[in-house]
Amino acid sequence: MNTGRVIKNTGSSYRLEDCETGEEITCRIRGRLRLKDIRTTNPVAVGDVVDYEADPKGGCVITHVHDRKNYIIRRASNLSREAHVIAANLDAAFLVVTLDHPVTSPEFIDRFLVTAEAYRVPATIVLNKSDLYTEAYAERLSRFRETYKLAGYPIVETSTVSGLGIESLRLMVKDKISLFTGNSGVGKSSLIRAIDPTLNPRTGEISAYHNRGKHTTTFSEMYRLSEGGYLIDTPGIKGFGLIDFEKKEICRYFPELMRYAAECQYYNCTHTHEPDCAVKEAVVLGYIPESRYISYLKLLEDENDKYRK
Ligand SMILES: Nc1nc2c(ncn2[C@@H]2O[C@H](COP(=O)(O)OP(=O)(O)OP(=O)(O)O)[C@@H](O)[C@H]2O)c(=O)[nH]1
Ligand SMILES: [Mg+2]
Ligand SMILES: [Zn+2]
Repeated sequence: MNTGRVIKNTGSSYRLEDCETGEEITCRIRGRLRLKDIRTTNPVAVGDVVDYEADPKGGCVITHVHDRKNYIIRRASNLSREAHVIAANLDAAFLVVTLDHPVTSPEFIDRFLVTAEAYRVPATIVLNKSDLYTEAYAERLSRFRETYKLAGYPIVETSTVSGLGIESLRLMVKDKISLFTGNSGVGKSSLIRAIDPTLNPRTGEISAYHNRGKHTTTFSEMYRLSEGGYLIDTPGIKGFGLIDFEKKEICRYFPELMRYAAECQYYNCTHTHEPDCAVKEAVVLGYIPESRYISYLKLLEDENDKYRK
């Protein structure tokens, strides 16, 4: 029996890197291979460590998926009951966002961050396309920096055009397995190319009409860095539906809300309607950015985010 790491999933087949030899192998999965408890559209994800063996009928077949250290998971689509595992066994997740061309919504960012907190994946925000942020963006830019600094997430400001921040990013990904995710068109594939020019993931224009990406990357793929480590490029995603969360646990994944929650009058305060709520007070005083509090309220209200425990 051999062990490999999944580096690409094209739907019908999986590409593995053998853990011992580094050799690349194409595999299928055995029909009945399923994970405990979660219904996922992909029982095997990029980053998974798997056992595989030669199939008497030819080729290789994945026989077992090892327990995951962690993973990033989202609802497969709006309203869907199924989950999609974006990637597994990560040392770091980089959420690539842009203030324009396209605009990344704060709610999207916060949903991703909640998931990363819940599944214990260290998250970093990459604010890309810095070359576009002229004077007209100054206020949005400083509000953005302030918001995520208060929340406690590292922010790297980058541009694949000017080269800003690329060296910092290169140091942050060295010798790690790192996920790059975000909306379509924010520059995930371009950043991977900038970090390691020997890699060549496909990149595409964004639509002038919609101001959005065109989903150039269609399958997740893990790239080996020539200086050590791996980067996972993923297709752009529109939404980030949470899966398997209980309402009362959501606020735990907003670090800056938690700093105030202990001061609320009621120990089970939901920070919505209760009197003497320290969280609401901190929002009013500007200690908690309003956009983060709004994301929290929306997560509580969203009936689609139920809570299948
Ligand atoms: N101005 C500017 N454009 C950039 C930057 N980074 C990427 N782009 C452009 O943005 C467009 C989309 O880049 P991609 O790297 O394909 O974006 P992606 O996030 O991989 O998109 P999907 O694969 O569709 O999810 C391309 O036209 C890039 O040239 C940047 O730092 N500044
Ligand atoms: Mg791409
Ligand atoms: Zn409260």
